[in-house]
Amino acid sequence: MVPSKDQHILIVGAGVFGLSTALHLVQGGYTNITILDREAVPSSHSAGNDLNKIVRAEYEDPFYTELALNAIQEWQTPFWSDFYRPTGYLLATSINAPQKARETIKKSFASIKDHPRFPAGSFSPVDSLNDIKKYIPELQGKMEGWSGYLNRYAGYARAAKALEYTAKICLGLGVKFITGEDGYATEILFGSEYKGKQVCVGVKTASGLVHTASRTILCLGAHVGTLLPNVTQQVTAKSWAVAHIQLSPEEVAMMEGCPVVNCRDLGFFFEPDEDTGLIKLSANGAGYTNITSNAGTQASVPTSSNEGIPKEDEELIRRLIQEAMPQFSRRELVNKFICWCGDTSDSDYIIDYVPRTIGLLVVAGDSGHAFKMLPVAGKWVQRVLEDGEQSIGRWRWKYGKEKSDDISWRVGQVKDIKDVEFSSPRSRM
Ligand code: FSA
Repeated sequence: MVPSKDQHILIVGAGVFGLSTALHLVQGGYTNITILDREAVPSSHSAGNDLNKIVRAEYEDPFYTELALNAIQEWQTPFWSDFYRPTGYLLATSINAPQKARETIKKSFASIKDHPRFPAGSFSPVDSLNDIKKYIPELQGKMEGWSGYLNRYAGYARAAKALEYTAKICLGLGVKFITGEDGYATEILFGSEYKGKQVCVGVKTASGLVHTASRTILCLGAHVGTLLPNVTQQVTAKSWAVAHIQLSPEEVAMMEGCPVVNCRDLGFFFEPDEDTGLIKLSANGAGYTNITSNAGTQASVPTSSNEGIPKEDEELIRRLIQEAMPQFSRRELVNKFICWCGDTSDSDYIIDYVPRTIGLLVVAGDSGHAFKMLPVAGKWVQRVLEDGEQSIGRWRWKYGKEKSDDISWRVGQVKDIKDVEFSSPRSRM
């Protein structure tokens, strides 16, 4: 049944999916929306709470290419453009990259190279140092054996700032935000059964408050399994290392306009942030789980502290700096943390009503490629909310699917975070 526009809609989680959902619903005429989160936006528990995130439309899977192109169109509109930087995107492999990394670049390029929605002249193959110097003079490294392409119809989003802005707009349009213990949902509440299904009536929070609603939408990113344990059959919390280097104003001027550089077998970085002069870097890999006992089963859920990064990732980031920007190779890495995502085996999101329940939806499985969809994702959620079901097969709740950690577009092996050494002292779970 289509919910009437004045029914109470509860959104649990004020990250990318939660805020986008609130925005689309409030713009779509819903008048009674509450968002809960344990922290104010941008929450340190949200993967989107980051200096910047890649915005690109090449995917191994053309389904997402179309969605990302819709998102890029939105990022360029006056509503979003303050938070979008169309710097372009270099996707490459380094000299010793595994074949898998080379293959994923070929597949990604195939999804966009003749695509009619890309402006003419968007792409340039990059197969030599000469090519890199010609297209990206900001890079001073030798980048020996780097090969890939430059996509000019891409860039990055100023992530945390975009979240703050979305929250501000939602607030202005009447969305209610409840944060802290009163907004920290710890239990899903079910009332009576109807036709063999449990009717969700809302959530209870850490402070003991009860929030009731006619629809409850869980948008908890990597944390979703802590509230909805059976979703961990499909969503695995995995983390990736993030670090920054500080540039002086002169150095910022030299690096300004540099495309996002993503070396599939090392890591990626962005132009320096215009306010802080920080370059954000991240290591590419298969991700780290935190397998732990969760509601009676063994599942990966985020650690309680995000601080510090694995030593092996710090080495990858150092190699990336050495190869691409050797002038900064001795620079200290600052603000190091691990970023938790909710991974599915096929990298498909899950946007669906939770089976055998009524009134409960889950929006999860970001799979580390959802931030760019901030301007459009809420529209997909609104459709499911109103249709009463998910018509897109790949975004349905999937039963009994064999879980796999071998994600086609990532290199390396998944490890558990408890088994790796950290580069600097770090408080443990
Ligand atoms: O959509 C994107 O290009 C984001 S990829 C960034 C990343 O760190 C991945 O490289 C990583 O594999 C994981 O998915 C988290 O996000």
